[in-house]
Amino acid sequence: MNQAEILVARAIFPEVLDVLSSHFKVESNQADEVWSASELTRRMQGKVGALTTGSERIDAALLQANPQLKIVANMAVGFNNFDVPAMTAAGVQATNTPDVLTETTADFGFALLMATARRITESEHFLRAGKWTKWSYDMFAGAEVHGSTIGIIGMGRIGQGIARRAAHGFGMNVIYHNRSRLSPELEAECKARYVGKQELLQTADHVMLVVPYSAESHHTIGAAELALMKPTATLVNIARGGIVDDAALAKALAVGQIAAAGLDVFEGEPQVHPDLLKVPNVVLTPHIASATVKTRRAMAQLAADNLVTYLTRGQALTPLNTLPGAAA
Ligand code: 8YV
Repeated sequence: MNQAEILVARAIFPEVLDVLSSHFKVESNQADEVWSASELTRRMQGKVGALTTGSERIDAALLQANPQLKIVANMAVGFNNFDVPAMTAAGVQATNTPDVLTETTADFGFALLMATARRITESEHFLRAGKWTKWSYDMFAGAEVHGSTIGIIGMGRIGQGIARRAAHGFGMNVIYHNRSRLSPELEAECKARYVGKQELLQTADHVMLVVPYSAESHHTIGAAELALMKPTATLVNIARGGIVDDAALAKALAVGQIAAAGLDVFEGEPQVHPDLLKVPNVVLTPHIASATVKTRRAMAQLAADNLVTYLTRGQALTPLNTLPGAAA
């Protein structure tokens, strides 16, 4: 029997690869090389499905060169690496991995907020450098988290997870800004109040970014927005690089326009703006918000399940687009 061929574009859990290999002929990138666009396009040749991990660009050029392609399953909830309209026009199913990473990512958002507000990494560097010789009343005195006001920009599933932790776990006052308001029931559950972006920036003690990346959300936080924030405020970005103007942020941190920032994502990552590396009041992590073993396995499994169900039964589990003529 001729087996359908698929491409797994980055290294994934071997046991998930085994599941895929029991259904398909698999070309996998277990060496975890970062392929160029032309290499990815070349490797796609002859493949009807592909598993990507959030950074491989699926655009019109790749689709045109690969008319045999039927589905690309992203192992990520964010899908700004997909040109979804082009995929729909080419009859290619797009899928992502929502839900399975929501709580883990919200946990990390909170961890990054705590590390930033309470200056955890900065103080650890100080200790490791052998500089801790005595107690001082203001040594690494940071910003209060419990009882303070958190402003969440982007109130999807992860934003709501942050809001619940903030309101129910830390007694915080939660305000949020989003393209659309939550239902009154969800607002009550999250104890969250909808405000305009300007009010949020001016009143929040901590600003948390959880908004998906798009042309409209590019530089949601730039010099003008940073100027609105309190000088004591912290900014946390667990969304996507490009939501924040990193050069403007580095400047604001250097001059004390805001107190501190926690960043898990960067413009042009894995490159990090050199000025961010120079300022002490920023906590930097390498895009690991969803990185627990359990969650990353669940993400890989869901991406694989999307490939299996779509290619064997024509039904994706977590579709991002509806193709013309697809079963309702
Ligand atoms: C992924 C993420 O680790 O799900 C997302 O959107 O940003 C992360 O969980 C990353 O995209 C690689 O797949």
